[in-house]
Amino acid sequence: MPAAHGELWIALLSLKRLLAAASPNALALFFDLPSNPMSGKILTLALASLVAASSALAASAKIKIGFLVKQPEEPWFQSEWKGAEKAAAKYGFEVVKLGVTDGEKTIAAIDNLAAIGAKGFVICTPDVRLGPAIVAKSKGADLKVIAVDDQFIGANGKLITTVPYVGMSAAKIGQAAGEGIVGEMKGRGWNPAEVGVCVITFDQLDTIRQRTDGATGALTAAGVPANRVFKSAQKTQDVEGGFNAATILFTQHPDIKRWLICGGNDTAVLGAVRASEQRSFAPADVIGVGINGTDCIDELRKSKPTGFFGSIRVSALSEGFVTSEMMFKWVTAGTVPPLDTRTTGIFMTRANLEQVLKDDQ
Ligand code: FCA
Repeated sequence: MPAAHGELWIALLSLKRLLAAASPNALALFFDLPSNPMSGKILTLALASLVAASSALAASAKIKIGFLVKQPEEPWFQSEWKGAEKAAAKYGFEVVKLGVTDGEKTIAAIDNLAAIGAKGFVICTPDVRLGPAIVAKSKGADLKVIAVDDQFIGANGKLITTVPYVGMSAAKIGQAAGEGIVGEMKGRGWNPAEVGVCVITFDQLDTIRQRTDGATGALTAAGVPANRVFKSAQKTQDVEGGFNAATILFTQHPDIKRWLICGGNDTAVLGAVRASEQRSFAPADVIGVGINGTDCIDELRKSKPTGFFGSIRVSALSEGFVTSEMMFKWVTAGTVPPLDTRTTGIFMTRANLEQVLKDDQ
């Protein structure tokens, strides 16, 4: 074996233990060479393996941050994940995206994050009452936690304000949705005393309750009588939940010919709009305005308008980015995030949809 080759071989061997953890397969190939293997060709191959193994090592050394969401199928949460990926690319960490649709999956996900050596996670919990369990579990596993969208509730029934939280300015955003409906109602020349308001509620979630209260506040301020505001609770936070809740109201009030629809997010309002169609209301007699602006894009792009008039678009992308960035700075530089960060939104309709989407990428 020529001297230079011999030295290289020794250098490579000394790296074997270090690299084994990072890329065992590449190393098995690499070190299992025939007795006199040091031809130039094999060396080239060996060096290529070394480079691959080193980058695998670098990858495995990346900081890992979890991003756990309650409804991975909802475009809102997919956009948050995209934002988290953007932050990961910028800062060079790895984001571990997990759907946690119930309490059991949430606890298992935290265990998994601890097992892979993650440093912390951002979570939109499937149930805010899991807050104390999530906090306790994370402390035990030395993982930092940021709550996004849905703020934890403590054993005393109050919001947990000691865990950093990033979410919507819910009351204001709800109010903006209500004002969006009012503007269109006026534009259509409707008499506020004659409409019915269909409010799809989900009061167990504080952020949603504040949104629907904000929306109904704006409607009554514009002259809609309080006794024409009808609330119906959705059982599940999806289109079907909104559909079922609205169907009950439409059946109970057959006298009402024009409906205004609000709810805590796009899927609630989309479900109610579908229910209005089922009851044969024409789009011209329905004004629905959602919240999120992520789950209604196909709806607003339909060739003909539906009863879903618009949505308050909030940037899920930046919520995903900002929360992951906060977590990264917390675990790497010890920068503790602010305890309460709120986001705002803008009114998005068929008229400005494409521009709004272009501005939020
Ligand atoms: C809640 C809703 C989501 C989204 C988020 C900001 O989690 O369920 O649709 O509106 O708040």
